[in-house]
Amino acid sequence: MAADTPSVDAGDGTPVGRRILLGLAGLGVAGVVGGRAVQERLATWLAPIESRDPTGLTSLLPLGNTFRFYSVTGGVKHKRAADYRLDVTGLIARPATYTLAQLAAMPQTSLVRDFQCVTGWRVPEVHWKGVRLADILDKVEPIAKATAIRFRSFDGEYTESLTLAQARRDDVIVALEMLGKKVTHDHGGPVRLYVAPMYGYKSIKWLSGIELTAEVIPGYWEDTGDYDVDGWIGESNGREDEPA
Ligand SMILES: Nc1nc2c(c(=O)[nH]1)N[C@H]1C(S)=C(S)[C@@H](COP(=O)(O)O)O[C@H]1N2
Ligand SMILES: [Mo]
Repeated sequence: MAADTPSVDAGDGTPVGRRILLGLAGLGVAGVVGGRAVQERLATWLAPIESRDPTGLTSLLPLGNTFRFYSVTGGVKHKRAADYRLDVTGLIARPATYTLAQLAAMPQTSLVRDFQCVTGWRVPEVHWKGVRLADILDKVEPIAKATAIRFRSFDGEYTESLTLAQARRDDVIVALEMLGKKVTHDHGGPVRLYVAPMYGYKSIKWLSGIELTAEVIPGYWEDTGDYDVDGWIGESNGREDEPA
């Protein structure tokens, strides 16, 4: 089973009934579900179930090209816009903390790209907007020893990594908008990373920290050996997807 299929979590302790899941799978097999609107409604309705689905059965449903909501933790506390902070630390000359207002005041870059999860689902032409990570790096001035970045999430668990060269690409942004509107809480708002050329696991949600490091420190799914550290779409993880 795919490694990022969320598992039952102590979180709120509500296990998903096997009968519900089998019932839902039956619905799909019977072909009752159809149409984009219906699929989207079903996807939204299933999100809380899917996030606790130990069997991965919900991934068999005909949800179409819609986002799934992922979190390796049971629940993430909402962060109000006014309380949001992004700390930039580590091997840099000018450590900095950004508020949401400060990020919003920086030059914004828009991207329209497919979003591809390493487990197979892909959402076409997602609209993104945010600050180029390269612009933030220019401001904090990495010192010579810095070669990589460790990203942290205010979910308290998830981490990710990029090399400095990857981080400086034009299509890597600290995203304030996704799907044409402010990043919602479930999608990692108020601020998440978006690494366009790589699988979804690199796009850490609820971004809270950017730390410049001397070497790559493998992220949550990389440390477990589940996913490749370099997550290029179509050129990693043994997959052959079209680049996004
Ligand atoms: N903090 C955090 N970020 C995360 C994840 C997660 O579990 N926790 N899952 C990753 C994976 S595997 C994918 S495919 C995308 C999914 O983004 P979405 O939940 O907005 O659909 O988020 C990525 N970022
Ligand atoms: Mo993923």
